[in-house]
Amino acid sequence: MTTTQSPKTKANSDKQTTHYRTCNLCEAMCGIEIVTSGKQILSIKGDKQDTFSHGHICPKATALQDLHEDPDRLRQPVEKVNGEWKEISWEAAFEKTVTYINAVQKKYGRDAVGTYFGNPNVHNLGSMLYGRELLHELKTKNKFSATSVDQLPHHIIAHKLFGHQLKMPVPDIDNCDHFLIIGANPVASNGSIMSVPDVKNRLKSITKKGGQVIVIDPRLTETAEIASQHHFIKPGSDVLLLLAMLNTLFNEKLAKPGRLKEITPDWNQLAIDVAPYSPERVAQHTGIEASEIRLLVRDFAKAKAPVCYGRMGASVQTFGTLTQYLIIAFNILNGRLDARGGMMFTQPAADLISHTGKGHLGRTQSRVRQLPGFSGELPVSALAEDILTEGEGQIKAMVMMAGNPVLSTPNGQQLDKAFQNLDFMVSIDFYINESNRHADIILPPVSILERSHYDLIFHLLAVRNTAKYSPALFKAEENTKQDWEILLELSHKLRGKTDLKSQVMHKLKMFLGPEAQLDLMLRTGPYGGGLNILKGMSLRKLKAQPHGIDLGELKPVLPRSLKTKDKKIQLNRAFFMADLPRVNQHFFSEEANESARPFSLIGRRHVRSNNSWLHNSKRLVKGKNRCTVMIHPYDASALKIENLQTVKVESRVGQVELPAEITEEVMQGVVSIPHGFGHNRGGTGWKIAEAHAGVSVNDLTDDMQIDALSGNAVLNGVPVSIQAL
Ligand SMILES: Nc1nc2c(c(=O)[nH]1)N[C@H]1C(S)=C(S)[C@@H](COP(=O)(O)OP(=O)(O)OC[C@H]3O[C@@H](n4cnc5c(=O)[nH]c(N)nc54)[C@H](O)[C@@H]3O)O[C@H]1N2
Ligand SMILES: Nc1nc2c(c(=O)[nH]1)N[C@H]1C(S)=C(S)[C@@H](COP(=O)(O)OP(=O)(O)OC[C@H]3O[C@@H](n4cnc5c(=O)[nH]c(N)nc54)[C@H](O)[C@@H]3O)O[C@H]1N2
Ligand code: SF4
Ligand SMILES: [Mo]
Repeated sequence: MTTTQSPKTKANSDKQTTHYRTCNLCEAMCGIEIVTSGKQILSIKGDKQDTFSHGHICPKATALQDLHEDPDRLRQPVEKVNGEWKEISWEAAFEKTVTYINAVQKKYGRDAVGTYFGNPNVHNLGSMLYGRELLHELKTKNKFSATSVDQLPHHIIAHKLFGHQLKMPVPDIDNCDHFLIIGANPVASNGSIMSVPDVKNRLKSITKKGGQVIVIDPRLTETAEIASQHHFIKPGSDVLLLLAMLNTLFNEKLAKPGRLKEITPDWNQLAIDVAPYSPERVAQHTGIEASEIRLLVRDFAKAKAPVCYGRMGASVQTFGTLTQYLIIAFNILNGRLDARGGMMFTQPAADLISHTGKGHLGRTQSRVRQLPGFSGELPVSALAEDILTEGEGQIKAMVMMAGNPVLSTPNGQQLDKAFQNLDFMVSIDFYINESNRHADIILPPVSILERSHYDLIFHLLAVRNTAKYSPALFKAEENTKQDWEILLELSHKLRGKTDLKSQVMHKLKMFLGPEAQLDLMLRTGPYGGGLNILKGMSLRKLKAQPHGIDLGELKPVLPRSLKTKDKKIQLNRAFFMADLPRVNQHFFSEEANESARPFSLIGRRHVRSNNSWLHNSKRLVKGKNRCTVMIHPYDASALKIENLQTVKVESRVGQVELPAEITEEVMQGVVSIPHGFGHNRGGTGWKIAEAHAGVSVNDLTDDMQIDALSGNAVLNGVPVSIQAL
């Protein structure tokens, strides 16, 4: 086997070859050094010369070898015949897929085909560039993705305030002296909407320099452990905390938006919206004392370079969109947006923003519950009911790509059932997981190491402007296909045009591949040579720098780079504050506090997991069982639960049984279960994962619990009861 060698690749006498690339498993974009001998991987280490990560990696990087060598990974298309998987040729697989999809759409209409694109698509250059092509060809309104169990609120805020769905600010972690973190655990997750390798040391260096890291979280997390302060908060109550923080800011005359004043009309109107929410009024509901809330605000206002950042825990809850909006507003009112050490915007070399639409909200609705669509996608909490409810527009077939919604979206058991009812499912994935085990055909792409990589999304969301291209490390095996080749083939065949022009266009696209598009984006981007295409940033330039190119710190870019018509930040108060009556109803009405399910369920990430799909790596699942329900000692003793005893956790939609882990890490009244487990349904291709099955927390989360402004799922703060068995 030949290996693609970048210019700086060294080869020594043992025919060992050293390759440099970016780990694409999470958002941190760590540079890795992989030594190979022929087809053999000898080692995977951090690349000390990487301009962004400087040698840092986490244990998941070595799992790239396990993924590549995994005998359970599919290498050829398979078809299910009488319940058994049989390998078939690519030609037959495409042919059958297109025939079935056409038949379903002909019989029931375009919308009868649903799609689900999972998280790994955004870590994949080919899918990023060509996924849209397939969606366009299917012409269905029933498009779903992992966005609506994740960052949907951030897109809506970016779209409404800054004029483009991808214009999302990131905390300038290296230049801040006061980092207020709400509902994120970057030490385990390695950061999200904040690509930041080695976050632990970066956080530590804030406190070493005399600054503060403050964590607001219902669990004393790995991040809280190294913080200067940690405050427990009752799950789902962040909206009240933020309202009271803004209230304090205005009441104590601490608001000082500075130069943002001119570009944020309406900023002082927020005072009216937050007036009813004094720290005293929200204290009991949040579990944070009024005096502490005031101190949080005063300390923030006093700091030189403070920043407030919130993620999953704050985004994916009942008032997730309003909460994230208030976090941005809090930064604006403190003059901390687009300011050094505050929330800043990147200037990526390949500027995805200028190649995508601004976004639109509410143009489409889901069929049964009329949940709002965003940018042509519907909230995934509506997927099961749109398959199961009979009638006009019912989803009868699914096209799935790199996702596992049975484990990753609310009420997974219902979706599992719904998938059984389909007439047809095709999946583009290299594993048979809990979702695509219901497929008729699976089209597997090559392994991660057999394809090139460039992070179109994560350079856009990184704490520094950098750019790096990774060539394919191994040449792909004969008769295999990349994700983008599968997408283009399928789109072409669905288009069904056989005229010369269509054939030539298709051949040309296949010939050029993602590299040509990437090169064009780089050359026409902010570091490109403009009209002189031989100068400036290009793919060739990146190929010559296998450790990446550093393009400098984040710099202020407003108002110039705003995508709003008038170059102003549009607070859109009417849209966001429309949620306040619901907030009042939820927390302050008479019936608000009664519940037969007294515990509040939250999630948990572990550095050796990645959503649902790294449990088939022996080295990542070894050690003690991580799929436990954490419960506070007082709650455990009141319920007579012993450590590691099996307990039953029950919600409105389902129940699971798993071992209890008694720990003061979680707040009283809160229980925590990690997501991505539940490999106990049978029929997957994952032998190791099935042996470390655990249970799925999303058999408890509720598809009917929704963040009303966005349609995003509610995965944190789910009411449950718990009982010793
Ligand atoms: N309760 C709870 N649920 C959650 C969360 C939570 O915090 N709590 N987190 C949510 C979040 S943030 C997310 S992003 C979702 C993730 O949810 P999903 O995106 O639905 O699930 P993943 O586990 O990421 O799906 C991985 C699948 O993609 C395949 N895959 C990996 N790489 C590739 C590739 O390059 N090409 C192809 N074709 N396939 C590939 C894998 O084999 C695997 O089958 O889960 C969500 N679910
Ligand atoms: N190791 C690992 N890394 C990952 C992933 C993974 O699965 N494993 N997934 C990747 C993906 S897809 C994403 S989106 C990112 C997510 O990255 P993060 O946003 O950092 O995600 P979490 O680790 O889930 O952190 C959410 C925190 O919110 C807390 N929380 C829960 N409910 C509430 C609440 O109501 N209020 C507050 N204030 N806090 C709450 C939880 O206790 C948890 O500590 O991680 C990415 N990186
Ligand atoms: S932190 Fe993320 S990018 Fe870095 S090695 Fe781990 S999984 Fe890969
Ligand atoms: Mo995610």
